Amino acid sequence: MLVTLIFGGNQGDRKALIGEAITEMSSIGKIELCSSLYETAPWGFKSSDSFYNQIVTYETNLLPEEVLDKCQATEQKLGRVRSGTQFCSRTMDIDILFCDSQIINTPRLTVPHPRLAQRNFVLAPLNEIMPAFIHPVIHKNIATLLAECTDTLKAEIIGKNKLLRHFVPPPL
Ligand code: A4P
Ligand code: MG
Repeated sequence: MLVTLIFGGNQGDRKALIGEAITEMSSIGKIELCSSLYETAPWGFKSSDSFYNQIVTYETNLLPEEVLDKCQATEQKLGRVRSGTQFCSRTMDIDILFCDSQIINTPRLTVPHPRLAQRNFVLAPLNEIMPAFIHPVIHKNIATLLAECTDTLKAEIIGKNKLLRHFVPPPL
């Protein structure tokens, strides 16, 4: 399965923490695609600390819930403290955006990530690596979702990924 993960944090050494998290998650499988590193404005809450976000896809043999276990263990390892508030500052958040084109609704997991189409900090890096990927619930590709998104918050590339590779949709 190709799993798409977004890494984000707005506390501590943001760049180093994202690098460590991406490497730590490599235990689930091989990295296939990697976006550039973005600096993004906090979405959903006020903070003077901007986020760094990056999106990576991994080819894995694990089940989606096993990937979630690994995401949560990595967040812990990198110093994430759960405050109980939903949108808040953190050292590391790792969310699952897509698992192939599966639709998952379990108590622990909603995939595709339910808020991704409302967020520039997700759509901008996704559009870099997989603009033609079709959202399995909304049935529009990422480039269209970005063009239609009304979010005005900043999402800028700060570290261009020269090894960027693009998702090639399977033939119809
Ligand atoms: N969960 C359900 N579905 C998923 C999924 N697809 N991936 C459950 C990961 N987790 C999923 O997550 C709470 C619960 O969601 C988990 O126990 C898991 O079973 P959490 O990581 O403990 O809490 P959270 O991250 O605070 O909540 P959530 O809902 O993930 O928040 P969001 O919506 O991800 O928002 N602004 C910028 N610029 N950049 C950011 O990265 N992130 C957030 C977090 C807000 N604003 C941001 C950013
Ligand atoms: Mg999360």
